Order: sequence, then C-alpha cells, then structure tokens
Amino acid sequence: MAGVVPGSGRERTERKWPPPRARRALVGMALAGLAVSSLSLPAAARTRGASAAVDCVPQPGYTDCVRFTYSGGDQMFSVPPNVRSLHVQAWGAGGGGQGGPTPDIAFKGAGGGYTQGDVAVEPGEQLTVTAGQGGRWASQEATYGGGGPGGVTEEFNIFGSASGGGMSALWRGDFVATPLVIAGGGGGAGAYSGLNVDLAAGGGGGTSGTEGSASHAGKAGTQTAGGAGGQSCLVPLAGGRETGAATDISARVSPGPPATPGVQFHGGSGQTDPTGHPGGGGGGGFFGGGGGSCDAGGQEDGGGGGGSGFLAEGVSSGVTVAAATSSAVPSPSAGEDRPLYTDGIGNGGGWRANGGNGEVVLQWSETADLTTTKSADDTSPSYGDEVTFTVRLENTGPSDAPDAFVVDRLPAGLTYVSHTGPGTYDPQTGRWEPGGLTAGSTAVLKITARAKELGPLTNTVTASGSGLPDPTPCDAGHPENCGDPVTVTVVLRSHITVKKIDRKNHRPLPGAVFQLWRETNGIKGLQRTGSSPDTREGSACATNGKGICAFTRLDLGVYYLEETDTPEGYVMPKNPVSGPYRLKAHNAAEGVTTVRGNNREGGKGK
Ligand SMILES: [Ca+2]
Ligand SMILES: [Ca+2]
Repeated sequence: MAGVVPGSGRERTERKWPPPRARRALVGMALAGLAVSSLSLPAAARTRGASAAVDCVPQPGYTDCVRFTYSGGDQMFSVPPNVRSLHVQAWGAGGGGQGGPTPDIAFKGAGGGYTQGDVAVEPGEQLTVTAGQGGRWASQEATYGGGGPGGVTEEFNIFGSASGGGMSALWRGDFVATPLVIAGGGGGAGAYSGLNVDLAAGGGGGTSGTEGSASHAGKAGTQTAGGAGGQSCLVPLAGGRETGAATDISARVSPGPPATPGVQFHGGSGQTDPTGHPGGGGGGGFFGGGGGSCDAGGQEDGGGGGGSGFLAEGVSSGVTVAAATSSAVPSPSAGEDRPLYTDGIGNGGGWRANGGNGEVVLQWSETADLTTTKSADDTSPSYGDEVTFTVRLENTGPSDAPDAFVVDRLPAGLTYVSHTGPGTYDPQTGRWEPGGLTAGSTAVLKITARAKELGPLTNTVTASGSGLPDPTPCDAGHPENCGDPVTVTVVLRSHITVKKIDRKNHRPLPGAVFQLWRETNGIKGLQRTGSSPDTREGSACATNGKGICAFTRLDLGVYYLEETDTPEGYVMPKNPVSGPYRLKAHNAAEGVTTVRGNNREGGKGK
C-alpha cells in the first residue's frame, strides 16, 4: 500500500486513522474474515441462532402473531396444532452504509425487499426462519442471510466498503432446503475514496432486486440468476484524477480480485482493491445481488446489487416488492408501509452505519368456522311414517376442529328411530360428535324419526362448536350458521286398496286398470267431464298378479274408482265407476279395501 494514496489531502489526513499498528491488526482481521467467509458462506449462514421470537399483536382475522428478529442464525418454528395456513411477512435486511469524513458525505446501503404470502402448512411441521442480518459498514464479512461481503482493501479503514444485507425467509425444513417466502437483502455501499459522488447500491428484491447506479455497481439478482458483479476497474488509468492531483493514478492498474456475481441465496463479494477502492457486497436473496467493483476512473466505488425476493408455487396472496436503490437517504425498506413494520427494520445503512436487520412475522388463525345445514327427505310426512333429517356439518377452517359437535334434538312428536353418520349421536341430548373435522371437510348425520303427532313440527340445530373460536358461531348471533330450521307438517293420510277378482271363481285378476278420482266439486257422484269436474288423483294403476292395486298417501276425503281397462278376456262392468269411498280419521289407519269382480266375455265361467 505504500505510496498508493489516491485522492485529496483531506483523504490522506483521514486515512491516518486508525494508527498504523492497529491498522495492521485490522487488516489481518479483515483478510482472515474474507478467507473464512468466502469459503464457508453457507456454513456461516446455517448457524443455528437463538430464538428471537416475540409475540406480537395479531391483525384482525388472526388469533396469533410471532415476530422473529435477527439472532445470529437460523430460528426454528413448529407449526401449532390445528394450524394449516400461515400468513408470512418478511423484510429483507438493508445493506451497510459508508461515507466520507462528515455525515453529509454519506454513501448509503440499500433497503431490503418485502415479501408476503399465505403458506399452506401441516400442524407440527418444522420450519426454519431466517431473519437477515443488516449489512455492516466498513466490513468485509458476509452477513447472515446470504449478504455478500464488502471488498477488502489493504487500506482498510473507515472508508472501506460495506457488506450486503441478508435475506429474510421462511424455509420448509432446514435453511435453504425448500424456500417458501424470501425477501431480498439490499446491497452494501462501496467505499468512499475522496469524491463526494454517491453511487447507489441496489435495493433488495421484488421478483428481482434493483441495481446500483453505475457500471461498476453490482447488478440485481433475478428469479433465475444472481446479479453480475460490477464492471471491474482492471484498466490502466491514464492521466490524473478530476482533482488534478497526479498522484500515482497510473499505478492503479492491478487491483485485487474482481467483484463476484451473486449466486443462489448469496450476494456476491465486493471487489478487493489493495489501493483502497473496494466495492460493496451484494444483498442475499433467492438469487443474490452482485458485488460492486472499484472505480475505474475517479468515480466512487460501486455498491452491491439487491437480492431477489421469492414466492414458492402454491403460496397464495403473494406480494413481493423491491426496495429502491440507495439514492434515497437512507434507502427505506420496501415494506415500511405495513402495519406490523418495525421502525428501522430493513432500512439501508446511512453514513457509517449498519443496515437495518431483517424481520419475519408469522400470523395465523387458530379458528374453525363451522356451518351446519339441514334438510328433511319429506316435509309433509304422513302420520306414522318415517322422516329422515340430514344434518351436514362443514368446517371451512382454517384450523382443524377435533372436538366439533352439533346439538340437534328432535321435537316432541318425532320419535327417534335410527341414525347413520360418523362418531356418536345421543338421541336424548341431541348431541352429535362426529369425531373431529379437519379443515375443509364435511360430516353428514342422518336421523330417522317417526311422525307421531299431527301438524307442523320444527327440527332446529341449537348449537355447534369445536372448542376453537368460531368467527360466526351458530348459537351466538349467527343463526344462519345453524342451518335453517326444518319444519315438517305431519298429515293424517289413508289408502284405498282395490282387489280385482273373477266374479265366478273369485280368482285374483291382474291387468285391470283403475283411475282414482277425488270428490272436489261438491256435486254428489263422480263428474269426469264438464265445466266443473271432480279431480283426477294421480296416475292409473294396474292390478298385479294378486289382483291388487293400492292407492296410498291419500288425504282424508271422498274418492271414486273408475275402471278404465279390464283383464284380458273379461267384460267391462256396466258401471265402471264405484264409490264413494270415504277416508276419515277413524278409519285412516286401516284405510278402505274394495273387491271388484268381472265377468268373463261371452258369459262363460268356470
Ligand atoms: Ca361458523
Ligand atoms: Ca262430485
């Protein structure tokens, strides 16, 4: 480094800090840091962190909320029982900032991206949470969450470049095993080398990050590739710098290794430059941003590119937003307008400041929305008949409801006969426990009862529940979640049976056809035609092999039978109409039976 001190006298003055002996020690640390971090990035990033989860106040619609802040490594989250959906919000960490001797010469890190979505999970599933580490100013170490290290300089000092911000993420299984939601980290600032020109670092992603503002700034990570490293400054420089100082510019022809591109999950490294012009590290992300390079012609050193955000297939209601470049002061996190945002999280670092750490907030709703519907197979059963009620209990989630139940007690007048359905049903109490109901499933109970009382009888579900909160409880303000009450009107009915026989030998005759009529016009006898006929009741009926034809479910009243066809070989009676037949309450149970005989054709008989 001897003799290579570009820039103004002011810089020279500033670069006396730290003192030479301390500086050597720091250089050693920095180089050692580079060696370790660049060789073992994934291992470093896999560090198991202490749990830094704290409860937070859930937003409306959720019952639980937990916030993960940066803790130095991976944090574990076990999906609570009954929970099948997590609302995930992730703020990527901001890149570290840098700056000149005074705060007005601030080279900012870029803000982290923001990503949210609803993730389907299994109860008890183990997830890994990454709350990214903010990029460090004057640091050549990678940050947790895949933030790339700033470039190394032997002129390591307070002007050195900054590291990129780590991504924040939720993983199925271990870190980097299966990404579900990722918010990209922002790029770190390049070094200050004497000019008051701020070259922006790239913001964390979005579907892609944003890019630094100069050719030697790192590029953004995308959905398919890491951002390229900034264009290298391995160009012999001719002439002096803009300052006019002709100090050794031509010697800046062989800086250190170039900036590296971002790769999946990790930002690239800023360019190493022995002459004091290292680039900033790229942000971590689904694909990391590229590292920044040293300047080639007297401009400031490039910032890192932003890492990209990510939403796995199947994540619903996904939003991923990129932060701006660091040209804003300081570059804010992309998700700072969200209600659960914490001040400073994910912001790019300002003058000689670290970037804000990332954060992950998980919310879920341990509720089960139960709804019942019910119906009857016959809403006008005959007295003494059976009627079957169907009760459907649906759990629309989001949680499973292991203790789901319904109370459906039959009204007096309907006596329990039997039931079918999962679990247990107690006809005394009316309580049905289907034995658990997973989210999205429906259980069906069928209760058969006998109608033992005339008139309207109403069967009502009076309660349902599961032990979990129900946003629309059946029995507390949301009767529609009980299903509409079903009223059955029990009617006294009777029946008429015709038996057709051979008039001589009394053998039953099949094939005689009868039409039933009901007396409705108030005129004595059956009137089949005319302006006010009686009423044809149902369709015609043919006698069976036993000569029987039965008309059932008949309301009480007066009826006639009209024979409309005779058995083969028999004569139609002179008067094909018989009756009246009177069905009354006193004979309703037994009904009316009539025997009708026919003569053989030709007067023959046995
Ligand atoms: Ca409900
Ligand atoms: Ca009549």
